[in-house]
Amino acid sequence: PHVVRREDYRPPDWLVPDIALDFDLDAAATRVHATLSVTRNGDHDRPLKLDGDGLLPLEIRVDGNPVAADLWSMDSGALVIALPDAVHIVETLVEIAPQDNSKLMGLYASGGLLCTQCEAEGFRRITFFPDRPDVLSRYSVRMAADKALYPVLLANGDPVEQGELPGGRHWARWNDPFPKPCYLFALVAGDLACNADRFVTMSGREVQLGIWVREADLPRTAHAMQALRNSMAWDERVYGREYDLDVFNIVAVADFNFGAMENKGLNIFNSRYILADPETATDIDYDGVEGVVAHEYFHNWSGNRVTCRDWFQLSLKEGFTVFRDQNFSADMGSHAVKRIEDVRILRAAQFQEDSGPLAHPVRPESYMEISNFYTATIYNKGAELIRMMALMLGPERFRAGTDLYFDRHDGEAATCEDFVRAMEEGGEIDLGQFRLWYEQAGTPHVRALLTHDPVARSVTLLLEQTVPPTPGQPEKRPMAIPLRTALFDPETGENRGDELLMLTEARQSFTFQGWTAAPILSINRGFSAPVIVETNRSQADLAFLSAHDDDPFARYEAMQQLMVNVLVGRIGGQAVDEDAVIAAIRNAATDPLLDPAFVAEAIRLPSEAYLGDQMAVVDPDAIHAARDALQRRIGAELEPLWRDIHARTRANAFALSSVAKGARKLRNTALLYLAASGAVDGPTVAFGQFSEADNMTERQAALATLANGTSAEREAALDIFYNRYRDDALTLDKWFQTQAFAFHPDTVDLVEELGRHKDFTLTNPNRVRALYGAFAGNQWAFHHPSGKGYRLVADCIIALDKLNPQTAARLVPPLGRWKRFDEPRAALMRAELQRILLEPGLSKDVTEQVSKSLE
Ligand code: HT7
Ligand code: ZN
Repeated sequence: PHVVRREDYRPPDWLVPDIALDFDLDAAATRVHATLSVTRNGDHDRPLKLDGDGLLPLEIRVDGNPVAADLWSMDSGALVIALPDAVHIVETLVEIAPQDNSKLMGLYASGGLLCTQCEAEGFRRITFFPDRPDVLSRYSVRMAADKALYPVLLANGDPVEQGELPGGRHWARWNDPFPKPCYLFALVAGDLACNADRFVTMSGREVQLGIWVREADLPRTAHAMQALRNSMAWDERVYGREYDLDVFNIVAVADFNFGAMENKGLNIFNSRYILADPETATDIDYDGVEGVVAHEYFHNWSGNRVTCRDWFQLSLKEGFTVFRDQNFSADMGSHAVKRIEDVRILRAAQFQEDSGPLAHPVRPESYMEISNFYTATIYNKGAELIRMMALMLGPERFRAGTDLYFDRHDGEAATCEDFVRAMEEGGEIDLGQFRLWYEQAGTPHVRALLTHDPVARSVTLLLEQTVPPTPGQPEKRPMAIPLRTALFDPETGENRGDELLMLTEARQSFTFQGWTAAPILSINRGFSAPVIVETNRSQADLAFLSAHDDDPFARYEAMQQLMVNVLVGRIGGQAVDEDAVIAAIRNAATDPLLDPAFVAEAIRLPSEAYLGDQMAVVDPDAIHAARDALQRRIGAELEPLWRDIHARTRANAFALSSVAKGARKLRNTALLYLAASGAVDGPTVAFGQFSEADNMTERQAALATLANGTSAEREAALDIFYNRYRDDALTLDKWFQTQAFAFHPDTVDLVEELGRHKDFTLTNPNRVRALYGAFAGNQWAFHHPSGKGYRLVADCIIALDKLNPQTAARLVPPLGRWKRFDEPRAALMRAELQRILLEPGLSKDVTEQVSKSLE
């Protein structure tokens, strides 16, 4: 397949300042008439090339006249027209079938709605157009449709006119005054109800807000609306950015390849990131709604007003917008807990990606299929890059940098380099070496060695960095790594000052004076850099930090490292003192000054996958056994404590406050440990929580706890859950997901059965992710020594590829990590990848992921 390279970027040959689209909507046959004003860009005689995917031109006109057959041709789906002058009007007519569009890219049908998804290259499935983000146009859209089936007609921008048509049809016209790339185009037609609200911007303009859903879902939209209003106010306060149109609409759809889409003035969402009520949504779901609503709203500036020049610059909008939504969510809740959660996600998804065959830089050099590059590296590592710049600049200079960036590039298609330059100029800093973070893939390793010289009363911190080789990048240069560091006095417990150390060399020493006794090192505080740090700290040092570090992330990290050391010892058959872990957990869980949400994070054992990352060769069975044994021991030794926490965190009534959420999180952790303790009433207590809960956070946690075991209560709870939510797709996803994620010896067989369940379908991406996505993330079950787990996922990829290649390709990475496993497993994984590759008609999406995984 064709490889697109960053170095091959050339400005577009033709620009399209204006486009008028006329849609005659129908699920089986939609006609799209497009009128493009085109202008030659520069002095050349190349023809106009309009991208197309699966389109046939029914009519082509230039300046009102049909085009002679020898003046146009088709080239790999694109329409090529020879044009004599510098300015023309080009018209095309095509017919498409939304109801047959199972890829969910372009115009498609979902639950009786018609909706669009154009990022990255879906617009070319709707009409012929230069489908690249550096061609910005003003859009005027007219839609006509059956009024009974599609009473609501929405598009980007502001509504301008509407009217009736014969035969029960009607029409509407929308204009978007802001030039935009075609990936931000959107329309929706359907029978939708609206949660309407308003927001007055900082300059006093009134904006009409609408969240459009099925009538029955209206009561579940309040949280999303509050999140939207909070986001609008936050962007004004923190970045000085105001909303710019008179209306802002959001539509929720059931079938969606991703989380949501930031189309100008008309965001389209996967319904799981809009709908929430206590009965069906967990606290994590509520936070997901808030975070994704904010993320898409923030794109209005970081993505829409300033867009990307080409798809290699994707992190320009995604990394920055993730950084913005992370800080927004932190401001809405707890900074400490949000940072811990974000780092957990980064380590689980991005560090794994960075150490495998699909590792790529934040600004990639090439791709076959751009949809494969909506990755944790582009999003989450990209956000860490912005976070490091913000840290190095400080809040005022960072704001000066973002002001300069937005003002300088408003209305333009920009690059990552433009962003860094704005930071340099606005923040008056040299980011020369820092740019390597955009170029070099791989997670840097930092070794930190602290040595004390009692005679000189000094300590020396020796830092050494290495960046591992990654595909296409065997050699690496030293990076600029900002490490927030502190030294603690072991006697007084005092932190003698936070410092930002810049590690810029492969090996570098920092000396600190005035230390009679050896201090304790706290490093990478707040996770100031996305690196792996290895230190020579003892278990006693870690125990000290887990109790005394005044940086909550570092305190959490010390606790986790304490546990990792014990678990890695257990896995390797070495005895490491476990009492320190038990004591640290008891200390944290009984400290009345700590936020319960923080405690819940701190006392939770590192995941099996994270433990795998610490090993040269991942041994899923040994990891599971060791973690399970430690969990049981913690459960048993502290059983009264878990009972006490579980009883005292029980709320009388549901609330969505941070305090109530924190209590639920800790309660669920206590339940997990209580069940692990082996107490005979463990399943009864869990079933009690399951039955009595007035909210999904506690109900699902109880179900998950039961699903790990083999009690009779397990089956009872699963049956009750299924019968209660069988008609609610989003909640039924949880039923599939909980079983696929369970630490149960038969998970692999259960998943096979669930794949044949009457409620399982490959046509809904949420359902696929709930079953196979969750299963592939269940290290112990997926890596079953029989290879059955690999076969299940490979079968799913093969079947799904025929319907929805994008979603199929997202299941490949877990199979691609074969180099990390023992040879029998690696051979089984490779065999499945090879089997997939032999499939006739395999998509570009899956071909790219599988072939790279086999290299
Ligand atoms: N910018 C949006 C990306 C997106 C997407 C990408 C590929 C295929 C389908 C998609 N739907 C949305 C989402 C975001 O980052 O805000
Ligand atoms: Zn985004």
